[in-house]
Amino acid sequence: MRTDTGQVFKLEDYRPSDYLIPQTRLTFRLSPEATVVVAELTIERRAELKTVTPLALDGDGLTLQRIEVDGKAVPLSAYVAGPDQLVLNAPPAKAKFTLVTETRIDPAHNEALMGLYRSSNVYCTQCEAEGFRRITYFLDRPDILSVYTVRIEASRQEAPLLLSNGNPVKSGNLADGWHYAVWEDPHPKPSYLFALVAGDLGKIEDRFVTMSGRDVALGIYVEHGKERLAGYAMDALKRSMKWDEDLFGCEYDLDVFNIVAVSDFNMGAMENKGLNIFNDKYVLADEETATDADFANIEAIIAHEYFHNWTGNRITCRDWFQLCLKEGLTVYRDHEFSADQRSRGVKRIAEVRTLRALQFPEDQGPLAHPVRPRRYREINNFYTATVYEKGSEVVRMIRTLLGAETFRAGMDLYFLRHDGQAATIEDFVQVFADVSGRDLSQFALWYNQAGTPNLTVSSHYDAGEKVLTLEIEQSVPPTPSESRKRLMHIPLAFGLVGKDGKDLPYKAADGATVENGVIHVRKRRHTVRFSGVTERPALSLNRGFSAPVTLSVAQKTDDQFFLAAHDKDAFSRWQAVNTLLSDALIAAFRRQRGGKKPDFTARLGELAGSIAANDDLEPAYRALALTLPSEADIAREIGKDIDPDAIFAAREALATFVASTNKQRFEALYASLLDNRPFSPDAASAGRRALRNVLLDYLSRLNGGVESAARHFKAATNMTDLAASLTVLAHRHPGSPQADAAIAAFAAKFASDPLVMDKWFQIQASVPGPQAVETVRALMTHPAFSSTNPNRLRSLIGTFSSGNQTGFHRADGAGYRFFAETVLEIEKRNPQVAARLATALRSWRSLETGRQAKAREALLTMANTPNLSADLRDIIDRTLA
Ligand code: B3K
Ligand code: ZN
Repeated sequence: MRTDTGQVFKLEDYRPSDYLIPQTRLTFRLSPEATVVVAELTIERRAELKTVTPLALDGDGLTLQRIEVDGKAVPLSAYVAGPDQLVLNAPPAKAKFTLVTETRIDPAHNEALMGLYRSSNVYCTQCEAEGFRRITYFLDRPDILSVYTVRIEASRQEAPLLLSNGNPVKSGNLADGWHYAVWEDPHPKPSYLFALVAGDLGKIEDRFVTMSGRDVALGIYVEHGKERLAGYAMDALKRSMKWDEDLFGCEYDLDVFNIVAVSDFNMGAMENKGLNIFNDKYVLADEETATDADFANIEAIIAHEYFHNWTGNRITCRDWFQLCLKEGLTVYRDHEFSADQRSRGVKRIAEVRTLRALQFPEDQGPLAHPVRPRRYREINNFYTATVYEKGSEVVRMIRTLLGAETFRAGMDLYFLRHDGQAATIEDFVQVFADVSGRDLSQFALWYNQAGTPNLTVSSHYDAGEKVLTLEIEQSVPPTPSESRKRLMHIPLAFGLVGKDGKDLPYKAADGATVENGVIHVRKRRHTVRFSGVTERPALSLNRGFSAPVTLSVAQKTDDQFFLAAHDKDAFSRWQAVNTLLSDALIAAFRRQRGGKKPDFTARLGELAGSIAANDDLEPAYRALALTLPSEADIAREIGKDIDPDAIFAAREALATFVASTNKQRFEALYASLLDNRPFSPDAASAGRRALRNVLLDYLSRLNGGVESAARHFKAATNMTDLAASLTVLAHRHPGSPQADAAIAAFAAKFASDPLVMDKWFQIQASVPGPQAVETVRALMTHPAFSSTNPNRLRSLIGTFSSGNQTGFHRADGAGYRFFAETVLEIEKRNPQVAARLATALRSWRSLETGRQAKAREALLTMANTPNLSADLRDIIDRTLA
């Protein structure tokens, strides 16, 4: 583990390296505690350099065993080798030479899970962002592209399977029961895409023939006995390969494509060239162990990593500031893929919910940063919702501005112009400027300026003139180190909805501001005039969530109700419902704090009932519309002086109100949704299950609710229904005999399946109320828990701190104290996971003063701990700043 050096990396300091490494030949002699790595690097001095400069290679915790230049040992005086660097003071003056180094590493004791490590006796690697330097000395930066040949030697018994990037070229036996395999990757790649896997694993195989006829052997490797759980992932992979050819003209470029599932992994998955490594959570699934959400995630992440082959691998990033170049774009691509495979409207609503839940609080708090940051201390802390999700929204806005065809032309030009390069955001924006002839300089601020813009909109309708006037004003709130903001170019899609529910025709006075149903907001204030508007319309704004902004619209409640029933845009219709629910919850919260009982309008209860029963709407949509804004959503809307207990009470009151208003309707619908057909993970079937489970949650609040949830649990034939009913029992009826029995039955049935036990941990860690701290503390001693496995930590500690508002934010601060103590324990082994968990405290300043003081104490406890890792130090310092 590297402790913090306080070094800050700045975008403006970027300089190309003096040296290149066109060829890399690696030999690994694998042994759990003493793996030998021999690296033979062809080093080239940049042609334009006149003088010879020292060559400094990155390392991280390395010990040098041997060093040679052009076949000759290097004298001690000619180099300095430390754990973090190898410097050749005076490398050969010639243009090209060969450097050989030998290092020895200890995969078995690598608990940070970066570099080469062991997961359940399988050797595997994770090199992004800076893990390669934990394997060998290298120019470990993404603009150094190298062609790799990798020879792996291991005991055949310990590791019958030897994999690396590219194509397999040779394998054979060695003395003493050892064997070897050689892999060659012809595509030059940065070191962060290097991968190696060795061990004893099961496999499923398939083939894919690409559009130009290349026959690709596909393999998914999993723990023996779990092969049948990888079928869905394989199917998703083949669909992804076809989709990328059809939609983007991107064809696969090697003879093999392998995926390996491992159980100890810091994040979701990794796009190493030709050898993706996955958290097994995103590969393994069947109906008994995976929920519909798991299936959807597997499909999306398999696609995401595969799509990186072009957006990330063939065209990579010049430096880590450009991370969104590959991540934002690839998220955009996986979103589009899922939208095509499932329901586009439902998918869009889910995306926006995620963006608001994860990215908005980041943008509104102390960790705010632009989609392309300009500074970092620890790059691993910048794999954020801003870089990924907002980065994807920026790409989506480019398509909205240019139209689908010109957008595709821009992507084609991007692939043509930059294939084989390490590119920048400027390169990316330029291709779209070139194909469209538009000036995108103001738009590019989306990459460079942090903060969620706000649009305030008011309207006036002149019935005599048939003119509608909109007054639109934009503002961007200040964020850390950016107090003054520039004006953004915001594409605001809209519709003017008439009494019959259809969009009204209009004429816009200014064609440059209004174009194809989109208002281009560029100035601080816009007055937009529409003539020929035959009646006063309801305003449908930010359709499809065309821009990641917050909206304050002066709109009559009647219009909101109207849009909630009639807007033709699925997202905006959902948004209208959500706004009504959110407004009601905020009003109830305020009454709660003022010691008054909430009072909800009958109309709101009626709206929920009519949505539930509307067979013209997809069940998945109805499930989303009926899901109340989360406690965190409400807290974010309120913004300050947050009391999570009052929010919880308001939300419970609304849920009970909706349930009792619609008891008969919900019961009848719940009964009619029971599906006796064989299980299918498709979107339509999943939608019906989702709706039925939302109804169960409502009904569980009424008389007889605990019995119906217990029946649902007993009758469940798939994990979606089982986990949903266990959640209802544990959350709505904690301590009831039915809840206790279900918790015990679940654990008895799935004790030996860690991924399913993660759900069991999650469900219990999120039971609302002050007892959660003790529950979580006790669960940490459960035999299924492991403090070294990231999935277990996220399920228990992550769910508690990010998914349990009343438990974590317990008024006496016990939640924060337990959290600080636990994060400090975790960071000794795995700084990356600890730092990620620690972001749960980022919104501490929006709490009411008592909790704020206690959260601050916990942050200070962490800040005052000596020798913190760079990862945790960076998060804590910025959170407190
Ligand atoms: N590129 C990886 C993320 C690596 C995270 C390093 N801390 C997965 C992905 O986004 O596809
Ligand atoms: Zn990615």
